[in-house]
Amino acid sequence: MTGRQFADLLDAHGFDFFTGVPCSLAEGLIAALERRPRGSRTPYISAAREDVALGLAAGAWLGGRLPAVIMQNSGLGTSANALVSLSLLYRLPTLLLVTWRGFEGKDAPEHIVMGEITRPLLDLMGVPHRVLARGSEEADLAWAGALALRSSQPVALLLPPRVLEADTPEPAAPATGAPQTPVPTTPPSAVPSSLPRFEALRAAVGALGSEPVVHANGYVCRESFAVRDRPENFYMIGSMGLASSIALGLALARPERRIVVFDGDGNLLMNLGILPMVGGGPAIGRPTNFVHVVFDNGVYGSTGGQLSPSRGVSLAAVAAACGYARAESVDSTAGVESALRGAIIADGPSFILVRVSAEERPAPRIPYAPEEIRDRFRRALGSP
Ligand SMILES: Cc1ncc(C[n+]2csc(CCOP(=O)(O)OP(=O)(O)O)c2C)c(N)n1
Repeated sequence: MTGRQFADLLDAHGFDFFTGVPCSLAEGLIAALERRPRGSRTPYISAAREDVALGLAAGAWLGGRLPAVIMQNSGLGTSANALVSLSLLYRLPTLLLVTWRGFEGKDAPEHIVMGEITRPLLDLMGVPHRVLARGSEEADLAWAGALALRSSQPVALLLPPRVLEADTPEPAAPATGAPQTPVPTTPPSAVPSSLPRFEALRAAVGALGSEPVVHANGYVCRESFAVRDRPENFYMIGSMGLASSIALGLALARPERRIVVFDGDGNLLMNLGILPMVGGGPAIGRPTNFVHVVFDNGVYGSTGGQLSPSRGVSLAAVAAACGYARAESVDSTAGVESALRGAIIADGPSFILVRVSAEERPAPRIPYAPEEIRDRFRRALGSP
């Protein structure tokens, strides 16, 4: 079944509020939901974190909607508290569509453990679940929807790889019926910049000396690795959102070094609270050696280009308001180079928003085991 066909099934079963954080296994489904005309149902709302999506779903149900939340199983970890102390505590019917990375132990390293514990974790929390299987999609959805309503609680459908297939391009919706607010499509029509991130990364890497760089997960890691692998690179392949936290810990531990983070907009939004911690946390003061570079393509590029809530928001202005000493926005290779060179010698914390296009270069997965990444990074830092 294609994502679009499954979106139609969700409609037919009364679901009319969709939110979540994307996973490439749900690419076709999210694309179909993003394109829905506004009307009685709300088009897919891109949430900054999975637990935030559960919050939205709670509000939507209180307001009379029937919500579905899409998340990768990694997001179950993020969502544990919201599931037990909101959705289950208040007994709120919600359909959880949880993609199953690490299925049968075959996937990238960051997905293996969560793949193994996905079902036990749901059992432990008391969330009924079933695998969405090819051929029984409608029956599986009917089961989950009916149980969520009857028992008034969240119910999960697990989506292993290849259960939902890619769609062929969808024709534009006919302009009939009630007036419709235009809904952005994927890939977005208003690309924020024409600078490919790969070129921006090449310029940034060229401006570096021996500064350690902590990388956000997804294609930021992979493209930077393809530009130039360095022992001073820490590739954070899991834990979406935490690259900036790792970099802050390192900056505080090693005040004599400049610490750079290559972040993504989706990653930063998942952990926006890091900005006031860096900019003026009363307990720690401002880390003047912290250089925060955010490659903002306005989408979750690594999972298929779903719109990110960074669109229309000046993350540089947010960083400035949070107390960063320097915050600028650039969208050319020369701009990236001079901003990063400047930030490396200036007193920070510094924030460089690099506005890039949604274009992605084919780039390999990081070939090192996580422990190798850890050990060579510590050696490069001279840590005992
Ligand atoms: C908790 C969690 N939710 C979802 C994902 C799936 N995921 C991997 S990378 C990524 C997008 C990262 O977005 P951004 O930082 O904007 O970088 P881009 O993909 O655009 O390069 C997502 C949603 C994940 N790894 N972890």
